[in-house]
Amino acid sequence: MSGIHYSVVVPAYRENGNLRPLVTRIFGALSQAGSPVSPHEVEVIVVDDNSRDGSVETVDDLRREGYNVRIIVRTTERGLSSAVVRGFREAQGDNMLCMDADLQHPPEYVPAMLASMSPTKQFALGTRYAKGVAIDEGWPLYRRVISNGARLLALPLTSASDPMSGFFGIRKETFLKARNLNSDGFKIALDLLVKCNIPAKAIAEVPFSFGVRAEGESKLTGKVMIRYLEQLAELYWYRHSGLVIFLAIFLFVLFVFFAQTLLSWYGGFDDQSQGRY
Ligand SMILES: Nc1nc2c(ncn2[C@@H]2O[C@H](COP(=O)(O)OP(=O)(O)O)[C@@H](O)[C@H]2O)c(=O)[nH]1
Ligand SMILES: [Mg+2]
Repeated sequence: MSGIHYSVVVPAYRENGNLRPLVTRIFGALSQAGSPVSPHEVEVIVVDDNSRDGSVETVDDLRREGYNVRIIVRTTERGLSSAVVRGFREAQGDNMLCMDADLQHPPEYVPAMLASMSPTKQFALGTRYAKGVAIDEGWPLYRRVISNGARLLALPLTSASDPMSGFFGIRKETFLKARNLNSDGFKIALDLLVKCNIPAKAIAEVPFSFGVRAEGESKLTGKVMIRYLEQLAELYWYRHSGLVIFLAIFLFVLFVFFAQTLLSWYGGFDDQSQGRY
């Protein structure tokens, strides 16, 4: 049996400049006295979509230096969610963590995130919306508005306070139970929370503050909002199909009722006006 109990999966596209600080800081945090997890129990898996920017060489160097990190380079598939799913499938650890490569998810929180998972806490969620966390400091207003709007829209799907942070962990046994995962889905954590039917009591929330992207560029584009709405529609359907059908019928009946009332109203005016002329 391997001694690896924890796997950190890092989806990465053109993140070469961030990989060395990321990996060294993760293992640095795990090596601190008082870390609840030993560095020897942890592997890091970078899932790269053929960036060809030197990421492979950087990971090879880190490996030679003794860090337990490897890189999967995908050439036939692309996209964030499917990259994460691929990493989870290849993970050896029973406890799996997903984090961004760009250091927005500070590596110093990795030990706490890993240790927060247990047989009763099947899901770990890094949350920006907890007491004492400076929310999105340094974020432009439009990103804060989008982030909060996106969070509100997800409320009927999960009680988790921050399903959009992208910094989350899941136990392998629960991940393996997930059916119909949307590999094009915009937010994989939300997809997993809904599809694995994770109850609130099984979620360990770990407060953290977002860092600022260290190097490279965000892949967040205008299309992302549309993709998120598409994903929400799918998840609402998945979780509340009965309610969605009920609401559709209710709105239809309401529409017919109003249409009839309006027609009879205008019909009434016509009658009066006919009387006047
Ligand atoms: N493998 C892979 N990683 C991706 C892809 N898109 C984004 N990423 C990675 O996913 C993480 C989050 O993306 P990022 O652009 O920082 O999104 P933002 O934080 O919302 O601006 C980063 O580590 C990216 O490199 C993709 O298509 N494939
Ligand atoms: Mg980012």
